[in-house]
Order: sequence, then C-alpha cells, then structure tokens
Amino acid sequence: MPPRRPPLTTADIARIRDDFPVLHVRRGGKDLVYLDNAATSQKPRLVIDTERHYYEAQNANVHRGMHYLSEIATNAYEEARKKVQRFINAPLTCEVIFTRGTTESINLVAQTFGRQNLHEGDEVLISAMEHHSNIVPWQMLCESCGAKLKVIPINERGELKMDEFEKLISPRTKIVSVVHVSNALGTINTVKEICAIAHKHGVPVLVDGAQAVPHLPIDVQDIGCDFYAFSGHKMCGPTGIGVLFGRAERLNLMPPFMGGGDMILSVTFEKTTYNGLPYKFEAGTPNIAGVIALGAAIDYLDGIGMDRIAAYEHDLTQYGTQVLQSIEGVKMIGTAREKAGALSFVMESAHAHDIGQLLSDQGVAIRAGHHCAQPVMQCFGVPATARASLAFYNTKEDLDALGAALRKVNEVFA
Ligand code: C6P
Repeated sequence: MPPRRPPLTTADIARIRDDFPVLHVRRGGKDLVYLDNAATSQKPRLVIDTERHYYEAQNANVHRGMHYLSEIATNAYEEARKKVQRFINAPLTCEVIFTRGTTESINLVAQTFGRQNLHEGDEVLISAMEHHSNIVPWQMLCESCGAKLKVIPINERGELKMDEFEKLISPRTKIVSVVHVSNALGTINTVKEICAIAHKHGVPVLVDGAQAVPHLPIDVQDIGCDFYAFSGHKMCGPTGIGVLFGRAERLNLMPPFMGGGDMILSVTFEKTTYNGLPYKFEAGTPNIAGVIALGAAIDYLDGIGMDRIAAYEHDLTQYGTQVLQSIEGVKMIGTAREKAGALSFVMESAHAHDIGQLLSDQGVAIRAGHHCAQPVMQCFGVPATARASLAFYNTKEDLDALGAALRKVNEVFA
C-alpha cells in the first residue's frame, strides 16, 4: 500500500487550477466561476496536449497497419485501456470496452445482453432517480420484446427505498440497472449492497457511474457489479469517449453490438466469425485520440489521488449546502445523507431558468432544467431545478460567488 497522502490544501488547489486554461476565461473582469461539472468537466493542459500530440506525432489507425506510426498509436491506445483497468480495478484488460460514453455503454448492454436474455413478461428493474440514458434504452428494449420496466421508489430525501428494492425483484427480473451517483440529486447509492441483494436472486447489475467515476475512487471488484458505465468528458477527458466495464464471463456470452471492421475474425458471404474481447464490441475505427487522452486524464487524476479528491469535494459539498441554505427562499432538492457535489435547488422568487440566466450574467455557470432526469423532477413536483455541480478545482470562493449571485436573484425578483 502506498503511504496516504495529506489532504489537498488551498495552495494545492491554486496550483491545480493553473492546469486548466478554461478556468481563467474572464467574465465581467473576473475569472469565470464554473459550477456545471456534472454536465462536463473542464480539461487540464495534460489532456489537451496529449490529444494534440497524438495528431501531431502519432496519428495512424490502430490494430491495422504494420508501419511505425500505427504501432505507436496502437501501443498508446492499448496502454490507455490498461490505465482504465487499473483505475477502476477491473480484473482483466479485455473487460474494458471503449464506447462513445455512458449512453452508448448502456445501450450496448440493453441491445446485446437485453435482446439475448429478455422475453415477453420479463422485467428490468431501474430506479426513480435514473438519468434518461438509463431509462430510455431499457424502455426501447421492453417495447421490442414485451418485457416490463419496474422502478425502485425514492424517499423525500432522494434516497432509494432499499426495503422496497428487494421486494421488487421477481423470478422474471433479468437485470437491475441503477445509477451510482444521481446527477439531479447528488445521492450516492449503496451499489455494493444493491449488487449483493440482486446477486442473491441471481440477477446481474449494471451501474451507471457517469457521476461517480469523476468524484470517488471506484473499484468494480469491490462493488461486485456485472457492468459499469462511464464517460470520459466528465472526468477531465475529451468528449466522445467512454467506457463499459463488463465481466468477461458475461461479455463472452453476449452477441456483438455493431458489425464492421476490427470486430471480426473472418468474413465470408456465408458466415462471419467474431473477434474476442474487447474488440468484439469495438466495431470500426475508434476514437483513438479520445482514448489516449482519456488515459492522460486518468494519469492526471491519479497524480492528485481519487481519495484526496473525494475528501476535498466532500467538504466543498457541505460548504456549498450551507451557502445555499443561507439564502432566503432556497429549497434543496435532494438531501440524501450520502451525497456527492451535485447541489440541486429551487427558489421561491424565480424559475430555475431565470436563476441560470441571472447567474450567467454574473459570471457563474450552473445548469438549469430537468437535467435529463424528468421522472426525478416529477417525484419532487418541480418542473426544473437549478444545479451547481462541483469538481476538485472548485473553491469555497466559487461557492461564495454563487451565494452572492443568488442574493442578487432575490433582489431582482423581489
Ligand atoms: N448527465 C448532466 O448534466 P453521456 O451524455 O453519455 O456522457 O452521459 C449520460 C449520463 C448518464 N448518466 C448520468 C448519471 C449522467 O449524469 C449523464 C449525463 C449530464 O447531468 C448531461 S445530461
């Protein structure tokens, strides 16, 4: 075990902020305050430079050419796969499949595992706090095969009702698919417990880790999930690249997702045989630059330490909650006991979209809307929320600026 490193200090964060060019974009004579990290994180110079370096010095297709550049590109691409494997503690490198992002990863499982294993009357169990990416692919599957979607309810804090979860598992349940950290509420779900319960009933589990991987140390073996999906762009990597982790014994039994180059062993007009893992699920020329730059994002996060990031963000989340609660007329949406830094709220004085606009005018970037989680909004009886979402490069000063801007909202709409 490497020695534990000291907690991140204000000086560390100041140095870290200098790695992110965008954090120095000016709005109204000040650095922009970026609190929309759940939508996408900012990118450190290491990631930007790695992507540029690929195009300037390495650009070639992977797994195809015998020439110098292709060898370099292929090695860098496969090296990034090993980095992802280590980062989430996947048992095998071939269990890391590169996709376009969380959305594609979940669709892959729904369209391969789902089509193969679900029949009329079978059930998919999701939760009431899912992002549309973990609802719609299952609905599409259910429509095509006559299966049913069942939903684990949440309480008024925005926590899963775990006692109802087990009761919802039936002999017809073929998969449980739940979010690790809710993008709309910030709730951290007890995914390890969910996997243990589902497995007791012989049901596999997919975890949507889009909002967890950027903020918490992730160990897919400890969680015990069958599939784990996440996006590069929310964890300091580029857009258009993501990961599906799947246990090899499951992936090996699943049919391919898309057909094309690289996913085959041999093709004749009569019959095609498929490549092994992970290539069976990576048809066509992949996002090579994106994969290599995702590897750089992992190097960057590892350099800081995910345990230190989680601890720092935990304190920042508590501070941000206090700031919001100190503003007249603010109501938090999502008050789970275990929460990551997505702070959703509504205000008596203004609609979420007006809050978002007024904050933008004051140089504070948040997101307003349903956050692609409309059923969550329905649970809480609101059309939309304003959401400030944190990353490790945010500071208490950012949250003070949020507080000041919200007081201004109250003044304007008084
Ligand atoms: N949430 C947000 O502002 P993609 O678009 O595939 O990278 O990620 C989809 C996704 C899946 N699950 C969760 C929990 C998510 O939060 C997201 C993306 C963004 O909250 C954009 S809607």
